[in-house]
Amino acid sequence: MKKELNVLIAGDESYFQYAPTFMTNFYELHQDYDVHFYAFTDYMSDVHVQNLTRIADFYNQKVTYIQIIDAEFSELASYEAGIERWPKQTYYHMLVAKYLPETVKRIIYFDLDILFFEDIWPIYDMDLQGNYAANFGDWTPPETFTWNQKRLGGFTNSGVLLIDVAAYREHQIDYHFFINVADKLNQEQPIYNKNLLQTPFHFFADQGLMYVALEGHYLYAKRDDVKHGINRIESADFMQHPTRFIHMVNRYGFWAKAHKQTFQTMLSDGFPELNFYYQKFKIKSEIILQDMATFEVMDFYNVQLSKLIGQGGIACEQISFGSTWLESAPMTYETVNDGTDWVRFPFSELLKLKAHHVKLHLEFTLSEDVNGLKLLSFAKNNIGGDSLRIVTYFDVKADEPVVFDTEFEIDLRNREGVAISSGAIAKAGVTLTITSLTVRDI
Ligand SMILES: [Mn+2]
Repeated sequence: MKKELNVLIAGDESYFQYAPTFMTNFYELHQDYDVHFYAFTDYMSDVHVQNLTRIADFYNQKVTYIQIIDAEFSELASYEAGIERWPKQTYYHMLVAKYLPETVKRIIYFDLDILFFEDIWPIYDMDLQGNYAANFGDWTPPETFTWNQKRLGGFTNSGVLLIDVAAYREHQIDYHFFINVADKLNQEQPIYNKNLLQTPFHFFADQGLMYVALEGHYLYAKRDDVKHGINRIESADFMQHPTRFIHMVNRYGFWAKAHKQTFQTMLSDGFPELNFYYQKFKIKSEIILQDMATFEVMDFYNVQLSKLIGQGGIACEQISFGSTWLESAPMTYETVNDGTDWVRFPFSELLKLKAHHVKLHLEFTLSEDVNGLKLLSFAKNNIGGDSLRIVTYFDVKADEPVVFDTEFEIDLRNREGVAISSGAIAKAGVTLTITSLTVRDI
């Protein structure tokens, strides 16, 4: 009989768009197991239910969609806990005792921004030593965790959790258990940490709540074969190391967010090894979902890539601090609210290495009249944020093509790329269509 692997995924409706690639990657590496996926969410569209089912069917595996009632963790909205960044669905892994069938004794929870390279059985099967749950990292945390550090959810990451579901049931670790702990924390001294939240708070996200709630029963397992985040040097040899998975948590290295990478970023990505590896499973999942024949696969690939021919030196990526822009088609972006947010076009790693003086060519249209549309250059500043410089302003007429050429020196203050800001648009429903964008070393 095959060994059984129970995997929990959770999120809101839009997060599940990343599930088909994630599942394909996981199933491919675990064909010798009976893999059962459980998807926790308060709402999943028919399309996503169908897509997840189709991937599971293809691999002769199981996926069960479990609807979480809306009220669970809704009251978190009244807590200062970073709920805007970490919405209530982030807490759904705490509900395993109530929602999973009795037959499930153990489960491993994964965020969907994880790439698998090896069989995870040695992690799944590890001895929990009487703990109710475990989290993983490849570094050694300091011996003593202070109370505040625990509440901040420091040291490691809840993107991967091994959960003893039977123990959760036995000790009634359920919604009421966690919310009682949250209430109790709210009577403690608040924490001030401006990096996380502007206002004082009592615990931060599910990660902070887990540490305090399961104190003494929450194992940190140090392992060299897992990674949360990755840097340039590590990625060069990640294939040689027995890395079982990488959780893409780099906050500013957004091009390393594997699940958000596109065909565009393949051309000039900072982590091509990871991106190519990811796209392999993405294509495979599309083949399964769309039932594509070989030649159609080539078309799928070519349509995406051919739009980019000539856009050398540029990777296109949306970054959503305010989530104002949505990519509605390749190189087409639409504002969905009146916020200020940029569409970023990062320079390729190669260009950054060799270029000193570059020539930028940009052609675009906007669906409405806008005065003062900003083109910016950006670079990382020394505290990990971004420094911006204005390249130019455009007064744009609706649907009239704008053609812009400039030359500039690449230095540390502009070397990451260029971006277009939605600041001057200040309304939803305006479409930006980039028809040409190139940066060349001259
Ligand atoms: Mn994550």
